[in-house]
This record gives sequence, C-alpha cells and structure tokens, in this order.
Amino acid sequence: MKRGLYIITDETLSVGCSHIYIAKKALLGGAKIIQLRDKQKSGEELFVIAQEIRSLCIQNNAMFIVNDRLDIALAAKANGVHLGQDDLPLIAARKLAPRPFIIGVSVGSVEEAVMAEKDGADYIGVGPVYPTGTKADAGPVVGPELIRIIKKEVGIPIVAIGGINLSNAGDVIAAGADWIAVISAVICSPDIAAASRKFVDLINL
Ligand code: TZP
Ligand code: MG
Repeated sequence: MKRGLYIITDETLSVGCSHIYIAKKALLGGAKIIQLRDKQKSGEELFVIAQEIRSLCIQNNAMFIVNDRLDIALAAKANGVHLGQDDLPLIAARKLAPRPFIIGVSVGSVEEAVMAEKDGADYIGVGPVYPTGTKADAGPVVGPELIRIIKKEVGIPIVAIGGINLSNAGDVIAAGADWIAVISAVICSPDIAAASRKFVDLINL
C-alpha cells in the first residue's frame, strides 16, 4: 500500500472513547493503519485490546502497529511496532522480530532518517511537522521541508506526523509523505469515521 491514513489511538484525548471504539470508527472511515498507543495501561490490559484491534484490522484489510511495546506487538500478532529514538533500539528489536514484521521509527532529522533506514526500519515517522499539543516531548517542529529533504535521502515510506489537519495535509502530501498520521484532528472529532473519511478523500485526490 503506497499511501493512506494512519490513525493512532489515544484514550487520554478522546474523552470517553476506548482504543477499540476509535479503531473501529477509524477503519470504517477508511484508515489503513491503526497504531495502539497507550503509555499507562498494564501489559495484561494492552494484550487484550491489541488482540481485538488486530482482528478488526484483519477484517478491514488494514495493518496493526503497537507503539513502544514489542512484547505486546509480538504476542498479539500485530503487523508491527513503532519505536521512538529513546525506545528499544531498532537493531535489538529487529533481532527479535525479523521481517515481514514491520518496525517503524520516529525521526526528527535527516541523519536519524538515514540511520533508521540503514539499521532496518520499514518506515520512518517524521515529525512533528507542525506544532502539536498531543505530545509534550515531540521535539522541534520540522515543517514539510524536512519531509522533502528526507524523501531524497531514503527509500522507505515516510509517515508524516504532528499537528496535521485537513487544512495542512495537502502540503504534507505534496512534500512527499506516503502516510499521514493523525491523532487529535480525528479522534477529538465527534464523528471519528467521518473525520477519517475526509482525510482519506484528501489523500486519494
Ligand atoms: N509523535 C510526534 S508528534 C505526535 C507524536 C505521537 C503527536 C501527533 O498528534 P496530533 O494530535 O496529530 O498532532
Ligand atoms: Mg515510543
């Protein structure tokens, strides 16, 4: 799949909506990657949720990625894991999880992007593209310019993240992003499926 909408679940932002509810609605709206992101729940709780989201993704021909937790991703048979620069190092993760298991890595510079590709990442998450209130430690805003530069230096897919909304997503795609990753612009919406669909339509233009 070359392009699409990548939705990250976050129960702390979506007042009253569970990870499973968010995933269901986002899939209904056409999201093709769901990432389970939860920094608080126990492994026991996450494992149950991950198994459920995995089957929803299979039913909807979408991929399922777990944030941070390679153990949960492997145990729940997710398609992959997403790792930040301070998480389990990519090389160590890859030893435990050979391809076709997907490993995505967050990067905030060309150097990190080139290194991630060299070390075996399947995609890179580039951001924050715009200011975001969703992640306090997201690092400096990189703008679509960094996507344009990284696109020339790496061959793996680029997932753009951070402050992306319907007004700026077109610029991010024009800069070369393959996937648009969104949290607040979709999950804080009263209709998650409809909000997802609007992004999908824009990506498919
Ligand atoms: N990583 C970099 S920015 C970010 C993450 C998880 C938050 C993206 O959330 P939003 O609400 O789409 O700006
Ligand atoms: Mg992380």
